[in-house]
Amino acid sequence: MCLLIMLLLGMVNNACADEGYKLWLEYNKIADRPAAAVYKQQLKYMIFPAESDQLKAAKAELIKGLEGMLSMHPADTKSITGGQTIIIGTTQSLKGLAVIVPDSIGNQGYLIKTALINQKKCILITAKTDVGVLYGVFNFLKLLQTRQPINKLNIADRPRIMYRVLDHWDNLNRTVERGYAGSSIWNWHRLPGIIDQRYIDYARANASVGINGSVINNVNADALILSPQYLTKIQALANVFRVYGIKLYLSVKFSSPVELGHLKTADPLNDDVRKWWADKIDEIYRYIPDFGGFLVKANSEGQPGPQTYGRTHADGANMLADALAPHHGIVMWRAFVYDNNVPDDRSKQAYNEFKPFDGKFKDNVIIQVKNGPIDFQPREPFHPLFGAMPNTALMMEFQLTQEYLGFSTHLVYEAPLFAETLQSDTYTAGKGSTVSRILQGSFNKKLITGMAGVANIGTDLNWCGHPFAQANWYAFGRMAWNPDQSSSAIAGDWLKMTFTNDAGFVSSIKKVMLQSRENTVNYMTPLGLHHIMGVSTHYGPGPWVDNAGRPDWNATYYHKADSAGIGFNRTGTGSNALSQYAQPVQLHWENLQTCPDEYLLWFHHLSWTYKMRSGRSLWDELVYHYYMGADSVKQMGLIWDKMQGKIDVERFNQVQQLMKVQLTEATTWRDACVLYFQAFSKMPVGAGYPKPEHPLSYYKEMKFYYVPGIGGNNYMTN
Ligand code: BDP
Repeated sequence: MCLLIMLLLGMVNNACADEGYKLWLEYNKIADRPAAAVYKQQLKYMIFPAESDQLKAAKAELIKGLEGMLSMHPADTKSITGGQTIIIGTTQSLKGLAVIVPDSIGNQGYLIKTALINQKKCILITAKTDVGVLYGVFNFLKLLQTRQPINKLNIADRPRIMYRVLDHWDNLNRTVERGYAGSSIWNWHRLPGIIDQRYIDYARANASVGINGSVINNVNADALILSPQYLTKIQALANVFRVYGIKLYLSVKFSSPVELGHLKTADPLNDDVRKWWADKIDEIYRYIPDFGGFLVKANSEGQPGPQTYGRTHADGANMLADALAPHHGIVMWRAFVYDNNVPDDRSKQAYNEFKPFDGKFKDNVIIQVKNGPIDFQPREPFHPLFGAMPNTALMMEFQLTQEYLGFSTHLVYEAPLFAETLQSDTYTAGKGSTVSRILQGSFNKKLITGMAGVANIGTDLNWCGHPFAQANWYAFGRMAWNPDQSSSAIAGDWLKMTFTNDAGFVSSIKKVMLQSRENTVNYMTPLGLHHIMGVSTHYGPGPWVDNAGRPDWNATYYHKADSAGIGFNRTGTGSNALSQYAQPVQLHWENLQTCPDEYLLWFHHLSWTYKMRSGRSLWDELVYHYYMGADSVKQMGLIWDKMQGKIDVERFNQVQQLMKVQLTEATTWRDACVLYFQAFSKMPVGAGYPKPEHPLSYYKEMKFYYVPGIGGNNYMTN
């Protein structure tokens, strides 16, 4: 009926009620007849022997995709019918067909190829391992989802990063720290008995983009997670994940031996402590034989750690690594540390604490470093630790959940942010030492490699709150698989797979997505400003915050605005944080002639009248960016309005409403920040700009209650 009405209304719609639950695995019917007929012709039969759980899952996915897109189910066959058979399996499961795969695809890669087998032309999807086949099948389906020709295929692909992990900041009480899409998807009370379909769909979605690990609980961890009661529940999740090639990891609290084991200390060099961890780890592996390992936030924001007992990060990480090594588990040890008792610039502290330990960590330890040196700000220069520890495995930590990017209300496509960091040249091993290459282990082949994304997933029907926030989960997976992929290509695929192949929609909305992060930088923190959001909740503007729990949680610590100017001097005459970068980078950013506008106030304190490249004064430039940011949200809304009828009504309306809220919030950011900084610059706002609706006092007094993302257990917040 719904479809009929839409057809009558002449809408080019391909779905009725669509709440976005299916993510990019919509598998909508291919309405374009010639394309569908050509595909159908080539996929009449399949040879897909599937005995293992992973191969069965791959086969079920293929059938689901083909049924959805083409209303067809290739017939199982044993013989090859020329041009019409699709052959799928590992070199072993396809024994008898003498399938050969290139070594270059490694253990997790795959081959999708038009091949002559037994003198007959067919489509071959193969790999060395079951999980490789699973990835191959998802990528084959992607070809159809994005309407690629399949008559002449030759795709060999493999992941460039070993550990491609989602970090959930989920608490045991089901709140999600910095989560804006409902509650935790892990229903602890009902586990292990009830396996929610969501767990399976979560694992499918991850596998479809090559994510192969999930840390299921908050880095501000509860020791209870290691109790037998929870391990039984966790085992049930691991059983679901395994089918899709995903390993389960846990965040652990360093003081667990005290809290759970009733020991007097958690000193990593104490024998009883070491034994406690070794026993606990043996126990975990009895529940989950392929358990991935631990993620640890230690001596950071109030969390206990080895330094609590006079030991070092290396002592702590290596103790856990020793206990995990016999089981092939790893330790992801976070470098997000800073101490309010250290008077030094917060941006320097992680480097200062970790660099001296280069080469001192065990082989199965990987240091997890946030993309920038402060904390997931809308824009940060790359973290100086990348490249500074050539003998230590380092993994990237990106944040998908939009803690500092307007929560799940603002459309912010993060791939350009990821790419900006990944393609930054650290120069630590000469020109071309990009963060991406460092992460891929290009400069030290012995090291393990990884990339983590702090998940933006919750119980909302559409998983991520904003329909476009799904793109960040998707893009993270794609970039963890291959950090050099283009943001634009990923956006294009995601739009087609999630919404429609309509060329007008894809090209217009791809532009919107690619511009969206810069818009947000402009209306929140232009020209290198950072950490000026509302205290604790991190919601809305708060450049005036000057009384937080510790100095380096104050906005005033970061922008340093006064009557003379604005910005954090991190050059040699200031905190000298620049000295942590390789010399070419240091010189480039230190010199005002070459420092890009994007990082200007991150590294320099400049007078309000400082003349910018544009010819404007710094004050005028700042105002210009704030107004441009809010205005571009308005433009984005106008473009979206034109998309009516091109996609399903539900998501169209939802995005339209969200964009209106985003515009209101962007305007608040703009007005609050311009008014606040104007109190220092004492300079006028150009005549052409609309006046703020309210005085500064109004913005300063705005109060927000029950803001999402806070209220968990074991909670320390900045
Ligand atoms: C900050 C968050 C805080 C996290 C912390 C972390 O505000 O909730 O616990 O990062 O990464 O961005 O540990």
